[in-house]
Amino acid sequence: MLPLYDLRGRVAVVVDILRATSSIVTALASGVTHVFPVAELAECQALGAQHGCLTAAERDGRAAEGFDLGNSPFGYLDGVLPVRGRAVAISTTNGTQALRRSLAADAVVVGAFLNLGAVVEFARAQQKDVVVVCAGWKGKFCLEDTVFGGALAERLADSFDVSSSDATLAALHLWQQAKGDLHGYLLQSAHVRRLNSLEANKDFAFCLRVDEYPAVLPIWREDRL
Ligand code: 3SL
Repeated sequence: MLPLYDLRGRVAVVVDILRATSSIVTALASGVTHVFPVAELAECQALGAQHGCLTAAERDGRAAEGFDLGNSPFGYLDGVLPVRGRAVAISTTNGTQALRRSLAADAVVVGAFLNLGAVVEFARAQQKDVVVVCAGWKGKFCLEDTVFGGALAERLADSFDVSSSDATLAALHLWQQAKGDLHGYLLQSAHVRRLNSLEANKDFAFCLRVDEYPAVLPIWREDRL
């Protein structure tokens, strides 16, 4: 779907609730200095060597072998590996690919439920159309990313026309259904089932915390967030 949209002149909010953008927000909230999101594992390793930074990588939901971290937000919180003051190069199956594909936008920011308020404030201040780039799963629709789009649209409804696109209307409808019990609503989603089979249900619950980090806004600058 993304090739159908011209991102020039717009703000791209890239979202991969489970779990890439939630992990990036958590990394920066935990004292990581900046994040290099890259598409390929080899590039991630090369950046790690070049900048002396930590490396984080995931493929098909599992931590990729040979990297410091996987894609769990708890990798930045559990204290096993000190992250404060370090930079991180990260490559994931969908989230970092979506970020790299969004660079034509005037501004590219990382969105998650964890930093929803920060994204709302940024979008209001920019006064430009916003495109929510849902990472999905290998080109397929993911419920949790679209529900986030609805939550964002609801908060921006006072300053944007959120009824001009059917995609936004659909996202708003899903959010209305979900918001009373976000956790319960998303339990049946494909990626939650995938994560549960990988014993990552703790990550699922964490990634749904709304405004846990209301002041963290990862913005793309040059080659990093
Ligand atoms: O595809 C991605 O970018 C990941 O967020 C998927 S996972 O949650 O790590 O399985």
